[in-house]
Amino acid sequence: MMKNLYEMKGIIFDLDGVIVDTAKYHYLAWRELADRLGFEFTPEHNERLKGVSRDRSLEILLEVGGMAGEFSAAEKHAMATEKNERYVAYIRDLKQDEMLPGSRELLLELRKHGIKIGLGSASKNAPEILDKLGITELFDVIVDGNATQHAKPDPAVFLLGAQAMGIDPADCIVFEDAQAGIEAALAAGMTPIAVGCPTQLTGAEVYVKDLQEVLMCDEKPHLSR
Ligand code: B16
Ligand code: MG
Repeated sequence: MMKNLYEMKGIIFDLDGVIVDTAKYHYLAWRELADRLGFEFTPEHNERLKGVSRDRSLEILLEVGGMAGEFSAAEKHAMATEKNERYVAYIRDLKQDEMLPGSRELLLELRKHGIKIGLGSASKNAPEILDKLGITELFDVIVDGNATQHAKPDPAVFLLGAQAMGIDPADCIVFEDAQAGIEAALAAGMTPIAVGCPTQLTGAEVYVKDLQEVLMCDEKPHLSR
């Protein structure tokens, strides 16, 4: 059965890369850590960190620098904290116009249609980011990296969202910009819509460039279930 986007009961949004462009600040903060450790960390390397938890991101960064296995758990904790302090300093000045095209408008439109809206983000800084953007109130449910230890591609963050919204996972769609997030949505039994292109992301039901594209469609994306 084909369904229109507005016939879905619940829609869960990833944050970084879907609602707001915070990836650039994650990159700057990780790059500063890599600089201090003495190796280059490029935008291409950074692609591997999208949607990935802070701890796992550090492991990937150390792998890139050829330093995997060189540090104790306490040293790694200190490095992750150092990176987060830099990141938090960047997002302190986050502006509302750093929201990605169409995201605020789509959230408002979905609310008009009475569709439940959830946030499903790996970020432990999500509440502060939503607050800076002035959009906390647009979400019925917020599930972030503080809610579970099980990071994407584990489905926990999305399943908790569906449960809190009181909606069957099969009636939820997920907007995601990262492969780990698409896999998490599939594992949750939800329908992923990728924000990005099929050459970089696999397994999604529909691909859009950004949420503006969803908003502009006269015919909202049709889903096969
Ligand atoms: P934090 P998302 C993810 O956000 C980011 O894409 C990823 O780069 C970051 O490492 C992760 O959050 C954890 O963020 O260090 O703030 O807890 O895309 O799941 O909204
Ligand atoms: Mg993301």
